[in-house]
Amino acid sequence: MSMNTGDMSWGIEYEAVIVGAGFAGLYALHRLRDTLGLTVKVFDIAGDVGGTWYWNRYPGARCDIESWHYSYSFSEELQQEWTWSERFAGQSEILRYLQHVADRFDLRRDIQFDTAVTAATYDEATDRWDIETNDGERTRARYLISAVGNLSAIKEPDFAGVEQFSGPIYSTARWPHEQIDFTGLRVGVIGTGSSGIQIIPEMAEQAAHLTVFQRTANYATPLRNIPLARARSDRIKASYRELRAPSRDSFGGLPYARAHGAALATTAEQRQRIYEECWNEGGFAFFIGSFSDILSDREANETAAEFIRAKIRERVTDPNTAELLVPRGYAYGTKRPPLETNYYETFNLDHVDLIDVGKEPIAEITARGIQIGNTEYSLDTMIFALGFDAMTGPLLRMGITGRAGLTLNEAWSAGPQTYLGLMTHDFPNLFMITGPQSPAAFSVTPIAIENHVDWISDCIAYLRDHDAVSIEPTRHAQDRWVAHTNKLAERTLLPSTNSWYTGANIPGKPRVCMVYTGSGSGYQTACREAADEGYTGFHLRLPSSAPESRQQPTPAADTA
Ligand code: NA7
Repeated sequence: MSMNTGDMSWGIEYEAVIVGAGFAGLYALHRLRDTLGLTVKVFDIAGDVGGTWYWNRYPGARCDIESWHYSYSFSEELQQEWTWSERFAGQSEILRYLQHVADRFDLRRDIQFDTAVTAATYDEATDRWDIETNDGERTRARYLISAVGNLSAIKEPDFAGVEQFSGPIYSTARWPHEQIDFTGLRVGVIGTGSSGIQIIPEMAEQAAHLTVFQRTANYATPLRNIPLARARSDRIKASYRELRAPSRDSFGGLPYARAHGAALATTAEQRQRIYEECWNEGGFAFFIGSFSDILSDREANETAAEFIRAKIRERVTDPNTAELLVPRGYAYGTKRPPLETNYYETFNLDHVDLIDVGKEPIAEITARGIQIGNTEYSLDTMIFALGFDAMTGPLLRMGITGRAGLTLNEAWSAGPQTYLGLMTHDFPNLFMITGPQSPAAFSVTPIAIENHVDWISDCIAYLRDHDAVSIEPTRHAQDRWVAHTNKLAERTLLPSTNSWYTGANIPGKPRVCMVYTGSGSGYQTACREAADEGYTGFHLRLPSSAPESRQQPTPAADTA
C-alpha cells in the first residue's frame, strides 16, 4: 500500500497520459489529441514508435494476419497512400508503416521515447493520476491510458547458469538493431512458439550448425506468403470498406467464411477436402475458416490435429524427428496457432538437430553451451524465443496503485478483474486498450485497438459533456463480466492447455483464461450497449455531488 499525499509538487499536467507508442498508443494519441482536443503525453521505453514491431526485429519476423487487415482503418487517406508489398508484411515494413503514421499525423512531438513509467498512483484528492518515470520526472493526468500491448513483457529466462555462457545470447523479443552475422556459427534456439518457428528456418540458412531445443511440439500450419502485385493492391485499396466490415464482428477478427459448420457433421472425405483447401489457402484459414467446433469439441479438434500430424509426417524425412515434431497431449488452437514457412523442411537439413527438452529439461547453461542430463551441446551463440508474461504482465509491471492505496497487483492477485477488458474497479480513469478479458488477443490487433480507442475516446467525451470527474466499473458489473468471460472460456478447450492465454507459461502466475472467447459481435454489443445507455455498469463521479452509479444489464448472450 502507498499513501496518496495530494502533494502538488508534481510536474507538468496533461489531460491524458498514454503508455506505449505502438499501434495502440499512436492511434490513441491521434484520436484524443486531434479529435477530442485533449492535451496528451505518450511515454514509451523504446527509442522510437512501433511497440511489438520495434522490439521483435529478429530474422523472419512478420505478421501472420493479411497486411490489409493488419493495419489501421481509421483514415481512408492513409489506406490509399500506403501500399503493402506482401500478403503478410515483414517486421521492417510494418515498422516503416508505423513510422509513416507517426510522421503523417505529426505524433512524435507528443511522445517521449526512452522513458518507462515506473509508478502511477491515483490521487483521490485531486482525481488525477500521478505518474513517475525512470528519468526521475513526475507527470499528472486525469486519464491514464495503457497502450502497453499484450505481448510486451518478456518471459525472463530462468535457466541456471545463464551468466556463465561465453558467447552472446539474443532474445527474439529484444533483438538488436544492428545486423548480426551468424555465418559459420553453432547456433542454439530455445522455444518453438510463433517466434521460434519464424526464426528457425532463417537461422538454418546462416548457421554452420543449428540446434533447436523444443519443450512442446506445436501445431504449425502454412503461412503461404506472397508478394502483392500492383493489380491486387489496387483491388484491395478499392475495397477496404467491404474487406474490413465483417472483421469487427467475426470470431477471431478475420472474415473467413465459416461455411462448413461442425466438423463432426461432415463425412471423413468432406472433412479431408475442406482441411486440404484451408491448408492450401494458408494464413488463418485452417484455424478460423475450416469448422466452427474445433475449439469447443475435443473430438472435432482431434480431426484437425490428426490432419496436421499427417502433414508433418509427410514433410519430415526422418521418422524419429517427425514424431518429435508431432504435437500431442493438447488440443489444436489452444496454444496460439503459429504459421510457418519451410519450418518442417528445416529439420531435413543435415546441419539441423532437434532436441526434446520436454521429458528432460535444460539442466543448466554452461560456459560452452547447454547441459541436458549427461550431454553438453556446444554452441557459439544462443537465441531465446521463450515468449511473454502475456496480457497482465505489462500492466502489473508498471507499479499502478488505485484508490485507497490498492495496487493493481493486489487487486488482480487471483487473475485479472475487468469490465469489458477496458477498465477495472478501484482504478478510476484507468483505461486499458486491448486489456485482459477483451477479445483483443483473439482478434486482428489493429482493429481491436481501434474499437477500444474509439470507445475510450467516446467515454472521455461523455465525461466531459456531463462534467464527470471520473469513471470506473462497479464491482458488480466487473464480477459479472469476469464470470461471463470464464463461462465462455469453459465452453472452449482453452482452459486445459498450458499457454500464455491461461498464464500457465509463467511459473506462479494465476491460472485463468485471460481472453474473451465469445464472438466479436457479442463483445461489440456489450461495449456499445454500456455506452449507449449512459455507461451502465460504471460509476461516474460528479464534482461535489453524490456518486452516481448505473445499473448493469446482463452481459450480451454469447456463444463461443
Ligand atoms: P510462445 O508462443 O509463448 O512460445 C514460447 C516457446 O518457448 C514455447 O515453445 C515454450 O515451450 C518455450 N519455452 C518457454 N520456456 C521454456 C523453458 N524454460 N524451456 C524450454 N522451452 C521453453 O511465445 P512466442 O514469442 O513464440 O509467441 C508469442 C506470440 O507472439 C504468439 O502467440 C503470437 O501471438 C505472436 P512450451 O510450449 O511452454 O512448452
